[in-house]
Amino acid sequence: MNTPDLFAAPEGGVEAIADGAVLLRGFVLDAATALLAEIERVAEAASFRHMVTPGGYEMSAAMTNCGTAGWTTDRSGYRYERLDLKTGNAWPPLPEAFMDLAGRAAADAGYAGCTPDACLINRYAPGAKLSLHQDRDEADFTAPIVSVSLGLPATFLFGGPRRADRPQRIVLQHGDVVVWGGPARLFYHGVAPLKDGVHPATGRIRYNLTLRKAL
Ligand code: MD6
Ligand code: FE
Repeated sequence: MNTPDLFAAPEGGVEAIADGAVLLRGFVLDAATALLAEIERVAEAASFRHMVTPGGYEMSAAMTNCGTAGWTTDRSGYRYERLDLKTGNAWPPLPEAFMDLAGRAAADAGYAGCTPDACLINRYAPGAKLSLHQDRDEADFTAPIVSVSLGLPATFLFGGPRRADRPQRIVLQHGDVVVWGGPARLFYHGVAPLKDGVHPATGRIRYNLTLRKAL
């Protein structure tokens, strides 16, 4: 007998969550320690901060960026900025390990030749959340977004093209990657308030990396 199919994809392989969006369970488990070290290095140069929405609300997730441009919000709007307005410096470069995983994940999901130029890093403490939104500040919607979850699990809310579409609830675990593009690229999504807990790799924290083609 040949090897049973059960063993073909030890981490569960590729799960379609919508036309254009794919969940790769455990895709970065091997690289998680290295990725966390890179997050720490980025944060030494560009520290996590709670940005303010155009409406004046402080976001509950803390954020920083690396790459050519960084996603930014303040009273004047949502946008990408080449400089970290907190330091006046360029954002730290995209680590090789981020580029590598984005290329491999996108290829597995059917988006070949994906070259991100920006990575938003979100840090969630217990209770932090992200309201339903679209990612539409990027110049080019033909490129997918690669999203990496590290640390505590979170419930990802994955809706549809209209804000009122009832979202699916998908629990994202340490090491999971979602690749998101094509017909789903502008779908509404968010993150439910983080449940308290302790993860061996991060303690009481969840990190999320979203690699994008911003410019
Ligand atoms: C998060 N992620 O998981 C927030 N956006 O913490 C996002 O907002 C997101 O995961 C676009 C594509 C994938 C994502
Ligand atoms: Fe998003």
